[in-house]
Amino acid sequence: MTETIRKIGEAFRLPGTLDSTEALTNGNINLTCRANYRQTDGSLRAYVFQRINTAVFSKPVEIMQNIDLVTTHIERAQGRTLHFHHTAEGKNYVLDGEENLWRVMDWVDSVTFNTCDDLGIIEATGRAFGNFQNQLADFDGAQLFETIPDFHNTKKRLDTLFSHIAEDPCGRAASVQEEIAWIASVRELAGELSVRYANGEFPVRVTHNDTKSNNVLFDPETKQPVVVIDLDTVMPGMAMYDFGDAVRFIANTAAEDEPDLSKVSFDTEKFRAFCRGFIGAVRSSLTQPELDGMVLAAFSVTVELASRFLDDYLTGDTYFKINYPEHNLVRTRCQIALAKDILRKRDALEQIVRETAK
Ligand code: GN1
Ligand code: MG
Repeated sequence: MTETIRKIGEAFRLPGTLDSTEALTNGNINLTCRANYRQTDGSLRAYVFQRINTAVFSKPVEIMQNIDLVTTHIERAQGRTLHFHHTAEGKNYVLDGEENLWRVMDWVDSVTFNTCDDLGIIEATGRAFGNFQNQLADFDGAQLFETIPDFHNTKKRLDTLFSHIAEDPCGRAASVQEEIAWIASVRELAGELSVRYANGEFPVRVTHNDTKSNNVLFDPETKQPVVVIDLDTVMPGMAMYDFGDAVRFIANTAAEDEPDLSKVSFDTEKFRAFCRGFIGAVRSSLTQPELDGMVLAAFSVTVELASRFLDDYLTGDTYFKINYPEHNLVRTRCQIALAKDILRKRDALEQIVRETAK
């Protein structure tokens, strides 16, 4: 790996000599590592190297073109964004000998939060994602490639799941009947917003589409958000799905793949804190139907992810990185438990959205 990094670094004309590398393991899709370069004055400069998973992102060059447009737009709006390096030909990516696409960013000294009990930080995370959406409010989404078509088309995701259940390529469907039955029981409700979006009931916005709290980098000292990362899935989409995906992650009292379901629940106070930040930042641009759809979006995106994990389990674990054989099933069960709790608390959560938006 070090040899590959060295070559990629040369293509990006990074100053200094490669000193050490270290794998970063937070993502479920791409391969990421930190590389430290020794400068002539003896100091170290750090970069993030990332190899795009082309099984997931079949058109990585289009992603990099999207990223160039989006980061340039944010910089023009005086916002802080990731700095991607360019080659002598002006490209923000390099292809290695095996047709893998690599990119390199400046390292940002920061902390991230996977789980977090500090309501101030949760509110700040909401503000960061809300501001990100604001920064892209005047960006023409038609310029962007749809890098993963129907990424948050929950109805379509569920249709795909049910056709794979029927095909059952790995013979695993019989063992997950309970999970399948529950998803079938909420299939229509979970798909509702995506159907209404397709019918033009909600504004098309440029959204982040992967709003996990660990995609916001915080300043280690001030504990204020510095920059929103992971721009691979920035595409036209629904504002409320960015909101929903974020609370799915941050208001879960457990990790996304917690095997002990008694630990999994949806924390209303964390939800309230995130609402304050996010809705506070985008309130003036949100329409009433969007506000009314926020809680349903949280439920829908949670069912959607459960169905994606289950789909991957049924089709042989080819999409998400897994750390053990049943990982995708454990993830599925965790997301189902969370979705059930969101549904149970729906009225209270709707009330919180209304109060926050007043
Ligand atoms: C994937 O790789 P990562 O962690 O950024 C996935 C998201 C899921 C997430 C669940 C391109 O994101 O949609 O919500 O895992 N990204 C893609 O942890 O499919
Ligand atoms: Mg991502």
